[in-house]
Amino acid sequence: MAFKLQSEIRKKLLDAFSEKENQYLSGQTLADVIGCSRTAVWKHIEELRKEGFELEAIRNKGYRIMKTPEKITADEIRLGLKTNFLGHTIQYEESVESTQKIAQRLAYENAPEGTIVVAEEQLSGRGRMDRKWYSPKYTGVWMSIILRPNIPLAKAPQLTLIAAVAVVQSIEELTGLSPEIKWPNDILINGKKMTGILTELQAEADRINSVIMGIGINVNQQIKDFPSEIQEIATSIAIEKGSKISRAAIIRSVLFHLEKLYQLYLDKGFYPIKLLWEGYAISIGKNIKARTLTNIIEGKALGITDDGVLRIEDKEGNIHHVYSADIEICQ
Ligand code: BTX
Repeated sequence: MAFKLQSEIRKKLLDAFSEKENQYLSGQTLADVIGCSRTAVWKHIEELRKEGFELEAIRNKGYRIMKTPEKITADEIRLGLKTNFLGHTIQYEESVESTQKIAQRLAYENAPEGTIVVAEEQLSGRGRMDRKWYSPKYTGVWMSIILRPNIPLAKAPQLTLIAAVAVVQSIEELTGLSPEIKWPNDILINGKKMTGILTELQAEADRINSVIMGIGINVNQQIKDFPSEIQEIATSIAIEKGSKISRAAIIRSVLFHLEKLYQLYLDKGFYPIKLLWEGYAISIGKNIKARTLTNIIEGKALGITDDGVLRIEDKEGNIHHVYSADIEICQ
């Protein structure tokens, strides 16, 4: 009840702004329109800001909306989507803990392959090993995709590499930027992280029931939108390109490329993907430090095996196979 009342007030406030587009409305005018105090008006303005509205406040003039949040809608994603099955079922959410959780539930409930979950914001977006993935409202692509590949369990990590190639191809095509892949799942531009990919499985014995492929792409954030602890290491497409870009267009493009690569993989195996992936990889041929859960391996990254496992040659000439690690590229 209280919520309904709040949303009705919010609607009145927004209607007032849209009737007087680009004009300033004083705190008192707004208070009269919504039938509340000026303090209440101020609180609503703050809420709107948190939702992504850019509001200018000028003394003796009042408030003016400079920019509205650019929401994604399921129909906008469908418009011009050129896939056979990826993204044909869309679950769109305004705010979630994590799209992975929702996709996991949908997969369990037999959602068709290719179902996607897209959210405007994640309150507990997840990275690998339970790390945080910052997913602020209206700025990025926070998406989980349900796949049901008929492949052995051990080959599942290859799917992360397929997703990485799909994202790079999309960003290249839409923006002219040249993203690079850092094994296994980081996509960087100018050395800073723009995308993260998290692949999770639902499996029984050696049979995969479903793969939940989580893709987080920083699209329209500015540096100040990142929390201070990642400002040095993170970037967005808008920062690198110098202008904003439609998030729905990115989703459509990623789905298009991902479907093509996934089909190629199911038909011809991992080898063609490996070649594409190596063409985009920055760590190959460089000296790197790989931090696994149990130790640190230093040496030259030789490439990936046909299964997507990283090969490192240490100073003594020993070859290490690394299945999961964080990579630091040494100068
Ligand atoms: P990761 O473990 O490789 O990266 C997590 C690390 O990246 C964090 O510890 C932090 O240092 C940094 N980081 C956190 N947020 C961001 C960001 N927005 N941009 C750049 N760096 C960041 C990467 O894991 C896998 C991320 C998958 C995210 C998707 S979004 C849709 C789906 N839902 C969900 O909860 N996760 C996936």
